[in-house]
Amino acid sequence: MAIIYGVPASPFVRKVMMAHAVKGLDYEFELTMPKSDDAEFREASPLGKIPGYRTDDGFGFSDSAVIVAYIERLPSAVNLYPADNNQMAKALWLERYCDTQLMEVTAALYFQKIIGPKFFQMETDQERVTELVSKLIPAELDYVESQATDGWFVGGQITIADIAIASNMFNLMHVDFDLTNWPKFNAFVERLRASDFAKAQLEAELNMLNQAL
Ligand SMILES: N[C@@H](CCC(=O)N[C@@H](CS)C(=O)NCC(=O)O)C(=O)O
Repeated sequence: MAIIYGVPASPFVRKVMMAHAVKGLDYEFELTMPKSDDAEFREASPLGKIPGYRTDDGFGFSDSAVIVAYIERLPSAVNLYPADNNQMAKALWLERYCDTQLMEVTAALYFQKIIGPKFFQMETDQERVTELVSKLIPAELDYVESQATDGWFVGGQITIADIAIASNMFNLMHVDFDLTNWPKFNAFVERLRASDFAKAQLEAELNMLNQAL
């Protein structure tokens, strides 16, 4: 069976976990911290970043976008990449935007409020939190809101764009970020929270975070 190396509360690991769940693909989870020197993990992820991945037939590699591109080629009833070329480009653009620009600010807040204090005995930097909450995150959410629809983000079906956005949504959910100023995105988040794959992901993350208390 395929192996995902990482921790469930990592935004990039959760993207890969949710992509497997939505596509109905099984995997084993190998709890692995970033920079772990475990030889099997490092063979899959030379930079020590999580997620690392090992396929059914033992081939190792890393990077969440690469892993999702790989599993898209496995048999599944659900395709995360749209068939239409323009929609495909839009879904990939949103994935890239989410993994970089949006992730930078949502993960920073999640780190300040949850991961730093719980895992690294760091104190929350309140000035940084204020900057993120009052300025940096709202600026990105304005863009997300402009792209949101009454359904999925691209082409009327779930795509990698929704999964990448969901990964950021978890960062915000864990810190109780108020989304009422972004009504379309807020409604998307509420719909997503009710889905089986998001519920399963939340449970995995809360288990991990509670164990760290
Ligand atoms: N582009 C990579 C980013 C992975 C990444 O940065 N993961 C973080 C944890 S959320 C990590 O392993 N950081 C450790 C490091 O950068 O050394 C992906 O999409 O998988």
